[in-house]
Amino acid sequence: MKFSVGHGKDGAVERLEKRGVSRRDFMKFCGTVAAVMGMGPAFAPKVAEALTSDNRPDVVWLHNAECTGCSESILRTVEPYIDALILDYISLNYHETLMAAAGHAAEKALWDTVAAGKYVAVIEGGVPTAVAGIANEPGAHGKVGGHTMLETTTKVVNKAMATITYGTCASYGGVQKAAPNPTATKGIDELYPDKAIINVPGCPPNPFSLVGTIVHFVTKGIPELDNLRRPVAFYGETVHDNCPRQETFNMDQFAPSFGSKEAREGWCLRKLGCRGVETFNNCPTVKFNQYNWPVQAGHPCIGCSQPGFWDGEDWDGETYMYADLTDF
Ligand code: FSX
Ligand code: SF4
Ligand code: F3S
Repeated sequence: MKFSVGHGKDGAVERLEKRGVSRRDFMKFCGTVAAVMGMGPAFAPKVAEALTSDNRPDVVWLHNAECTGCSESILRTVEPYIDALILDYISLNYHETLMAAAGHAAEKALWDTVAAGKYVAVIEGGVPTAVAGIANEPGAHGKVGGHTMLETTTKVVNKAMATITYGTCASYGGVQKAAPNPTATKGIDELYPDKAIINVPGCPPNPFSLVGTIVHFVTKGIPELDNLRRPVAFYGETVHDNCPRQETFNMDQFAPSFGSKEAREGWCLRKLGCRGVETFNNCPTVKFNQYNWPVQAGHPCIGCSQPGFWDGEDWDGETYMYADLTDF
C-alpha cells in the first residue's frame, strides 16, 4: 500500500514527534481509531493517511451555547495527544476558543474559508433563536464578533461539505434547551433538516467518535447513520448492551444506594437512575481516555447522548417519553 505519511521536512509524523508523539504511538492510535470504527487493523494505515494527507479538508469549528466541555474532552485527553492530532492536523482554520488569531484576523479566517467552500463544519453548542434585544433581533441571546450565532451558523452550515455536530447541545439543543427554554435554543439537527449533518452527541462525546467520523468522511464519505443521524459505528448499541454490570441486571441485583457495598461490588445502577438501557453510545467499550466511564466509576448513565436527556426524557425513535425506572 502506498503510505507516505511523515515524509518530507514538514511531515505530520515529524511534527508530532516534536510534540513527544512517536511514530509508533501514532500508528497505535490509528489502530485504535480503526478498531473504534469497527474496522480491522488493516485499516490503520488508511486512518494515518486520512489524518495527515495534504488534501484533508479545511475545518471551521464554531462554539454556540454550551459549556465547552466538548473541546475540553479533547484537550484533556492523555496519550497519544489526541488534541494535537485533531486540532493541528485537520487543517483547523477557525476555532473560537483555541485559535491564536483574534478580532478581524479571526473573522477573516472564518469568512475566507466559508467563501472557498471546501470545508467541514464542526459545531459545538445549541443555537439560541428567540427574538430579543433592543433591535428585536432573532437569536440575540448569543453573539460572537457582532453576529448572532444563528446568523453565523446558518451561513457556515449552508456552505459546508458536511457538518459534524460535536456534543448533544449542537446535535439536539442540550442543557440550554431545558424547559422552559427562554432563549428558544435549538440543535443543528432541528434547524437544518435538509443539510448533510452527522451528529456526534454526548455531554461530552468521546473524542474517538469525532476522529472516527472525520476519518470516515475523508476516506469513504458520510457514514451510515441511525434515525437520529448518529454514526451507527459509534451509536449502534446501547450502553446497557456492553455494560459490565449487565449480569447483575439480569439477576435482579440492583444497588440500593450510591457508594453502597453492592454498588462497589458492581451491582446494577438501574434503580439509582441509570438510563443505559435507552441510551446509544460506545462508552463501555471505548471509555474516556481509554480508562474509565460513568457506570464503571459508580455513576448511572444519565443518557447524555440522547435528545431530551436534560429534561429527563427518553427518545424512543419517534417520540419523547418519560422512563419509568420501576417498570422494566
Ligand atoms: Fe454541551 Fe459541549 Fe455538554 Fe458541554 O460543546 S454537550 S454542555 S459537555 O460543552 O456542548
Ligand atoms: Fe444497564 Fe445501567 Fe445496569 Fe449497566 S448499570 S446493566 S447500563 S441499567
Ligand atoms: Fe453519557 Fe451515559 Fe456514556 S451519561 S458518557 S452516554 S455512560
